[in-house]
Amino acid sequence: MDKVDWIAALSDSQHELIYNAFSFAVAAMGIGFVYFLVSRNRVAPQYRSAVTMSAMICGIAAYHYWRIFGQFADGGTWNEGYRYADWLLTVPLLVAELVVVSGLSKEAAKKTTPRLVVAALLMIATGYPGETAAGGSSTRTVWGIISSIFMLYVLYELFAGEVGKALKSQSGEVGSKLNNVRYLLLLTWGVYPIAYILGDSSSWLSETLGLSGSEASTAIQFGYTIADVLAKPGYGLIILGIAIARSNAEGYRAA
Ligand code: RET
Repeated sequence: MDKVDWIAALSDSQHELIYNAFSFAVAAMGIGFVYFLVSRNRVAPQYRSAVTMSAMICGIAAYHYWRIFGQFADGGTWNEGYRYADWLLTVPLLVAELVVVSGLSKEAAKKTTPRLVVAALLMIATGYPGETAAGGSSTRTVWGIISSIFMLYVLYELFAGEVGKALKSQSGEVGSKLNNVRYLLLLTWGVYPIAYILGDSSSWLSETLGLSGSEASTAIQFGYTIADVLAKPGYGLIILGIAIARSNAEGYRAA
């Protein structure tokens, strides 16, 4: 199905659901941007870059959701590139900010962050040619598999590698918040490859679930949007909470 035809094929209620979800995302990202900017001084200087990154992530997403919402409302053209441009910029920041509050030593963080950032970039960049390839094509499958390998590497680092060990070794409020953020990441990241498979109406998952084309596109657009709101402002709030808890424990008092 042509990318524009999918909008025309939606029922009124499907159209309304996606329309409202996009509108909600613009608001959530926009307010997240402001909130994180004004919250920087609540944390000690060594954690401020994490809060700044949350603001950058929400600002980048507010712009892209504004464009996504606009093109959907307009119904004329559909460019999936906005999502991928958004992820290309924000996913590396999401992993980098986690490292800042993870408690990993400075030297270890300097080695790990670039590796995670590059893997996150490659995960998104290699997903794009697959996303825009024809449904049922081997191009779609091959790029999907390559992208998944980078995703597995990132998850390995965050759950079992050095960052994973640093995240797991902490107790108290910080420890439990670090756990929450890791599981939120796992839960939200899981949505993206599933939506990618559902986006191909001839994939085994779409056939097993028996979704019609318009049901699948509604599930994808709604699913991506909710996952993005949880993975950006939602995740940023937990990161801010960790940074505040660490700052307080280290004797920082906000002015
Ligand atoms: C793609 C292509 C198919 C294979 C995989 C993918 C993974 C995407 C992920 C995206 C995460 C985005 C986030 C956005 C935040 O707002 C590219 C769909 C594995 C994990 C966290």
